[in-house]
Amino acid sequence: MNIKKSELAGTFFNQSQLPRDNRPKILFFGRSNVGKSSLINALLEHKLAKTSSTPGKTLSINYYLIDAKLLFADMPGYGFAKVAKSERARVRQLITDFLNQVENVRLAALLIDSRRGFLPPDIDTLAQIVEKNFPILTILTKSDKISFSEQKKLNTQLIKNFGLQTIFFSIKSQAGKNEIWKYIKEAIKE
Ligand SMILES: Nc1nc2c(ncn2[C@@H]2O[C@H](COP(=O)(O)OP(=O)(O)OP(=O)(O)O)[C@@H](O)[C@H]2O)c(=O)[nH]1
Ligand SMILES: [Mg+2]
Repeated sequence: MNIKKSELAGTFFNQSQLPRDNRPKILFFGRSNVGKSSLINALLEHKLAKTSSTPGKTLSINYYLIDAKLLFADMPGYGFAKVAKSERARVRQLITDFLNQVENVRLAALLIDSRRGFLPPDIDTLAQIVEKNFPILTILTKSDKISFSEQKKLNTQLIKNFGLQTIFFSIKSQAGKNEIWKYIKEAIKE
């Protein structure tokens, strides 16, 4: 993808901050530390999103605007036990409010850690996305940490159990990046 300009276009912590915006959007969901911000940076070829080895880095919804016409939403990570209960409740409410009012979602990318596979909070998130009828792409992150045969096994399981098509991605090798862009381009076609 030939991107001329990408920029942080908003950080939202609660419903009153959520903007109305009709531009096409790609949402990135996943457990804390799964690699959402890292994937966004890789796709944009620009270190815009803050990444950290400490889980719970992104507890807001962050919009990244690409060439003034496409928005990526880095969603707050879930499933991290060390985030205070009240903070987790706030984040859950923020996601619910966002999903109730967001317009023009073209694709919801659900990121899963290749080493861990699908966990109960991922299934809850999947259910929320399915309920909204958003097209879904499952991305298995940190694929450099498992072998090719393990990748094949996991892929077969996800197809069999959830009917999900998956792409393996690694920030180390950049494997999967072009394929993910292909999905995004197809999703934003008018
Ligand atoms: N080996 C490997 N490490 C990765 C990969 N993607 C991300 N990481 C590492 O995983 C850690 C978490 O990455 P982030 O991108 O900050 O994760 P996040 O999903 O945005 O996390 P939260 O903001 O807490 O929800 C960082 O230390 C990254 O360097 C990958 O493909 N391979
Ligand atoms: Mg993050």
